[in-house]
Amino acid sequence: MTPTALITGATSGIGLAIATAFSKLNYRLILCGRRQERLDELQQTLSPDSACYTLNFDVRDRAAVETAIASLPADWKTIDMLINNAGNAHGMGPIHEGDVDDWDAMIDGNVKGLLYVTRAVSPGMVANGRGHIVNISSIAGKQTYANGGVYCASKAAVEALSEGMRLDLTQYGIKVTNVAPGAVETEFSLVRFKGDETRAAKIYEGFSPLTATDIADAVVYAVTAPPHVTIADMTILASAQSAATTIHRK
Ligand code: NDP
Ligand code: 8X3
Repeated sequence: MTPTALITGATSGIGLAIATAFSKLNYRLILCGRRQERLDELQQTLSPDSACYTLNFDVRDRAAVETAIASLPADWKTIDMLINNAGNAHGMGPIHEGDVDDWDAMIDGNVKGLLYVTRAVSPGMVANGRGHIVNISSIAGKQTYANGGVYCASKAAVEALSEGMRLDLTQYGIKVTNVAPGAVETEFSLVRFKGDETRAAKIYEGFSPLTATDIADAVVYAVTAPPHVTIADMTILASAQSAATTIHRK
């Protein structure tokens, strides 16, 4: 049977690349994000290969998450794969100067949003006795860096939640994969630096960063592993990157 995958943050970057890679496998796709025009465009682009359904919600809005998942038509309700990808960094700076609205956006989106979506989707997987949850964490969840403490904390929470989900859900035939990328060139830095294109571009200067497709390839590897294999944790770095803040630039 063709698997159905729900992908959060499908409108850009890593989520969009995962949607594209899954459509090449002819998976049925539930594409989620806040920018409806991008969801519509993606649905049109992918529809020759995949049946697509779009859901527009902010992962931070618990009621909106619950309503959106509950609104899925009967033939879209059985979700085989959940890709918890939606998230961003907002701002960068020392803790004593931190913008509390930015902190809220990161903790509410990257941590609580991921939980809301998982809480809405995972009971169906438990009832079916099968499923696969892929959480997009970060190298920032494994190594904390200066001026990024809150983003790093949000991703450290994702690391812990991947472990916790695996402990709770393995007995129901549900696999959990944690994917921790290093620097990937997407809209991530543009969002972090609030639209400052020059500052965002500097992050990827002097080396070849990962592409969103590199991460999608890893996710495809994890979700197509044989039934008896769980890819529990993958850290993926650009070859020029050796740690969260160590990048060998030319
Ligand atoms: P992008 O900014 O390109 O994409 C972020 C995606 O998340 C968008 O589709 C956006 O959709 C969605 N999103 C963000 N906030 C919300 C929200 N509150 N509600 C619903 N959707 C939301 O960045 P990336 O593709 O790089 O980021 C994807 C994931 O990868 C994130 O979790 C990020 O932390 C992680 N990551 C990124 C790395 C990088 O270097 N780029 C490295 C390691 C991890 P929309 O705006 O339409 O809602
Ligand atoms: C994104 C990678 O190093 O900018 O999670 O935090 S980093």
